[in-house]
Amino acid sequence: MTVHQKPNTLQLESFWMPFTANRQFKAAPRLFASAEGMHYTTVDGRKVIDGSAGLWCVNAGHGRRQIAAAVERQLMNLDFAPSFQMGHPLAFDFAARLAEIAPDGLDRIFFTNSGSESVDTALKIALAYHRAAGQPTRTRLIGRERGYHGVGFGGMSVGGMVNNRRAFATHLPGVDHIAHTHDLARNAFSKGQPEHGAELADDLERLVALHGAETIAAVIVEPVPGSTAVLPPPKNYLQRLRALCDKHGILLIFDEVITGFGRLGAPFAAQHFGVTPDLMTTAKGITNGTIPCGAVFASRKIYDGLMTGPQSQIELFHGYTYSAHPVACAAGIATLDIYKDEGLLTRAATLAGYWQDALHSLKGLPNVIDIRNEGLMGAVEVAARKDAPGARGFDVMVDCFNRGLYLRQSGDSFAMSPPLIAERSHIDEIVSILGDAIKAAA
Ligand code: PXG
Repeated sequence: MTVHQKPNTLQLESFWMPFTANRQFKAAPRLFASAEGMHYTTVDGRKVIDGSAGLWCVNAGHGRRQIAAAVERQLMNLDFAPSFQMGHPLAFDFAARLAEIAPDGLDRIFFTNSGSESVDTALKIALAYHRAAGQPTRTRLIGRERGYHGVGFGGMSVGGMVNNRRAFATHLPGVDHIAHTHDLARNAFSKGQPEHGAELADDLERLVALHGAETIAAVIVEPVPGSTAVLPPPKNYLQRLRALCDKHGILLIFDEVITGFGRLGAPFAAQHFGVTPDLMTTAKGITNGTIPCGAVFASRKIYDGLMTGPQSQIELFHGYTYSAHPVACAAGIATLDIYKDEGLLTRAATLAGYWQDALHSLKGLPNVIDIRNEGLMGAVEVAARKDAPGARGFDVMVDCFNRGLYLRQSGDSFAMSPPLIAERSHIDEIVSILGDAIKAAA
């Protein structure tokens, strides 16, 4: 049964919406009432294709009964169990299942409830690891310009999106950033990974020279930044960053909150690009977006490095009430079953070529200044209106919604990541609506 609630029956004031222009939204709300497969249905009964897998999380598509049934069963059987000094079997099963698909050796799993918590957890593990390894001066955390690592103080500090930082003056001390890799002048309209920019990884050498390697704990990057509208890494960039981290004893953290769980055509970006980090942060697709959950994947070197001291001693003073929540574990296992049964963790590889051609067919439309893609991620960027960055982007996004396409707007870029169940016809639909909206905004 689908319930459509009309907007005029809603009280809109109390909900303080996240990352939203609240006053603008409440003057003209855009409301989803239900979802199935590739589509949302709005409160007024219109079908809207999901071009962004919700917020990059609904990888197996909407309304998966198998997950719903697992969640219901779990709630009735064991609604909550503590994971501090107690446990429940599903948590171990879920971790073992995640370890099966993990990049080489990253098979020690710490559960969180979100991407932001995964990031802060990974940063803390990096600090604790160096301390346990007798290198307590390694406290500096390095992010990258244009990076997004969630909204905790750790993630915000290593993040590099100006608006997310500016209003909140207090950041972690001892944080620095390497240069971003977005280079329109050299790389506009690249298909897949851009040719130019591997040398930008060497920016880490600048920070090593400035601060000393012995002060640096970890570097965190998104293999493909998502929130800044899909910036595939230049060819060989990640390999070079890995080599520099090895050279200087710095841990490499991949933030795979978006790229994890099949987005690029392999279970994780680490496998897709053939570069293995020391720690990997995940969330979103881990439960198909249904129940909040996240996980940090750690190498055995890191886990074993922290399993020291007396047996009775807590090794890592960190965790959340809801770490390994039984309902999240049930949802996660059901999600992994679907991914496996339907081949979704590699399906993007078979669609990537079609996706690339479809997106790049928009080249030449008015104001389009770049098109980027990797796996089943993609973005189209239009030129900003004079003195009004983001205004054209907003208009196109709203027009897309009215025409039946939901996608994420980031400034004057449109970021897309359709559910991995997409058929070619869905890709055609997404690209055709976006093209029409771009033309209409010319
Ligand atoms: N790391 C990365 C790489 C992310 O993309 C987070 C951490 C934080 O996750 P949580 O679960 O705490 O939100 C994210 C989240 C968008 C968009 O469309 C991106 C995210 C969230 C909402 C919207 O750009 N990424």
